Amino acid sequence: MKYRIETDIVHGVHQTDPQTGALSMPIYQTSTFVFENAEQGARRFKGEEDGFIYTRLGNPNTNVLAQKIAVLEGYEAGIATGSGMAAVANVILATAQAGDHIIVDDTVYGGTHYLVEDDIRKIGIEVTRVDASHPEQVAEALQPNTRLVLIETPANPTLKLIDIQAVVDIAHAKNVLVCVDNTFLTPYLQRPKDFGADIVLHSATKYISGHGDVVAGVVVGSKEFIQKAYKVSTHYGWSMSPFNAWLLLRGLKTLAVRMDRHNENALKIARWLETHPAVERVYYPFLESHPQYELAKRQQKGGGGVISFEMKGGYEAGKALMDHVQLCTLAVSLGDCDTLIQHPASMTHAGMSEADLAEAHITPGLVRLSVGIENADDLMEDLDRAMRQ
Ligand code: LCS
Repeated sequence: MKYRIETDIVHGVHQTDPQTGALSMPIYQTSTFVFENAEQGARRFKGEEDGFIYTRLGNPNTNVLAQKIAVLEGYEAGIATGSGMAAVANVILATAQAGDHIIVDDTVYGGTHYLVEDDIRKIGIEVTRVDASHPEQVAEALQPNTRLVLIETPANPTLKLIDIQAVVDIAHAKNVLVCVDNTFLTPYLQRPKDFGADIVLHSATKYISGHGDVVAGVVVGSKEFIQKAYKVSTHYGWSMSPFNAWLLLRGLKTLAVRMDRHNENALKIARWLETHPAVERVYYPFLESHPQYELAKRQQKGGGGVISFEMKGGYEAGKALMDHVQLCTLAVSLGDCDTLIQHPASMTHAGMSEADLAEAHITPGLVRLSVGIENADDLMEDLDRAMRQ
């Protein structure tokens, strides 16, 4: 029976414990699994028998989490990783090797930018950065050895959008895979698979968890791709802990209701910020003033919980705002129940060169607000008080 996504978010992959009937999945906090005899151990290592061996290679909690995200995103299989950065590295290393080429959008999370620029280039994988919101730039960057196009939409932190279908059409014409980092929206608000993306990754630290208590990642795709990614993951050893997988499965149950509230609060606050005398410009996909509003409406079911905005007084005004808020919390990360505020140019994207920041339109005065699920009026009163100080 096929259910709608709100139902799959709660039920999805069956989790009732067959031995005890426990509705909530037990935590299999174990590093290893006992074989009945030597023959069985050998069969499991050869892949002739299903079953667990060792938690780095697979664990009931991490497997169920990965499978559940795969179901929600519409793919066959998935793997759970120890962080979102491990998920990004996993995708790149499972698709490209020395001598290959990848295309990465110019606006991505700072950590992804550093990984690509510092480490991926170092191991001999060529990288071209493009502005994939102009898909023709992806077409121009394609080479015979291109293996992957990696994009975030909406992009961290500017909320620039990328037309997934347009990028997929260009990449697939040359047999190149497309991976979408869907961290900002989750499968509840955007399913890149519906637009042809081959791979989706998440920093599960964010909305998948929703509670700010885990660092984790997930990669989902075809069985064939996940088999390759699994090999990389087990070799590098960036597997997720069973307890973190359990926390994520718990957090995930409320994804739909949390995202509904994030959408509602963020839209209300974005509209209000647009009218505020201290604010120069607001970026939020579901604002009519967003340059890609039409694309947002076509590709997304909601605007999500993240807003970026420019204060009229630039960096100094932004800094003063962050020092004066009381309810909004001054911290990086996003996707939590709590509203978090941060300054990309000096925090999440601080290691980028001035030229790279300019290329990504991360201005000195840009403030990023991850709107939580509190009462929106309380958040606006807090921001208003801080802006007036
Ligand atoms: N992808 C995106 C879109 C992200 O926002 C982040 C982290 C990552 C990948 C990496 O995930 P992690 O390893 O942290 O789980 N973004 C952060 C941010 O904006 N502030 O702090 C972390």
